[in-house]
Amino acid sequence: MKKYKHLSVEERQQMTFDWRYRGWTVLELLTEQEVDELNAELDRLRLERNEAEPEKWQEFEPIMHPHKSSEKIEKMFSHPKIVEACEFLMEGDIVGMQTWGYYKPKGELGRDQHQNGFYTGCGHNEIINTALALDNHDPDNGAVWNYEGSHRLPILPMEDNEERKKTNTGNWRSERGISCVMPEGHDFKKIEGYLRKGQVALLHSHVVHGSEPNRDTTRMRRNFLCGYLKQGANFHPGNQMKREPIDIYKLREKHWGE
Ligand SMILES: O=C(O)CCC(=O)C(=O)O
Ligand SMILES: [Fe+2]
Repeated sequence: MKKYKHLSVEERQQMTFDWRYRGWTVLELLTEQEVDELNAELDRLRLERNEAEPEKWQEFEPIMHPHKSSEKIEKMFSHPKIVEACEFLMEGDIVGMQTWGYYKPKGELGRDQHQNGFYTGCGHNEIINTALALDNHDPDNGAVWNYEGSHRLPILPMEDNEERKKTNTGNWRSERGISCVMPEGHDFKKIEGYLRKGQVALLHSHVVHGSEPNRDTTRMRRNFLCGYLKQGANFHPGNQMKREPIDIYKLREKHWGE
């Protein structure tokens, strides 16, 4: 039997249930202090970027692939508990795909409903996107909600909304105005997102999710997002993201000695 170093029996039982019936699962990962350090590092990268090319970047535009410019972020990307969780859920070896620092400042609009598998183009359960909460997330500050059980659907048709596309700011073009169309008469339940700072949500490739605007007048919502692909799976590199397989085991060895 495979030995698990980082996931307890209880965690694995919960994950098995969530992967079958829900389409996402949540794990405890970091302390508040560890998250504060990660926030400081992402802020350093974001401010450096904005200062270098002020005409190009909006203040809180996502930081693409921050692991390429920071050892601390690269270390977090290869966190052994996350690697073990992705292997467990996708039942095999994995490769790293992408990282983002994602910000939703107060007043910012939400993301249209979508399946991540549509963008990455891989098969069912061949990619997991993780969202590490860098603040407390709840419906007031625009947390991610999910349609429970919708990961059992195929990739759904997409609908364009030209008016909503106009609300996209900066370089980020696919955030709003393209949403997937749920089957008529469906009865999937929309489950609001609640994450505590330091928890990480793992999203199935096919689960339908989105987010509402950040209506909170004081609180930001920050996320560290990563993607992990099942080894050997096909994927779209993406015009904007320029995804390429990353040897996550080499990074784990380098940063964690495992
Ligand atoms: O954080 C958000 O609002 C959207 C994130 C998302 O779509 C994802 O993690 O796949
Ligand atoms: Fe998504």
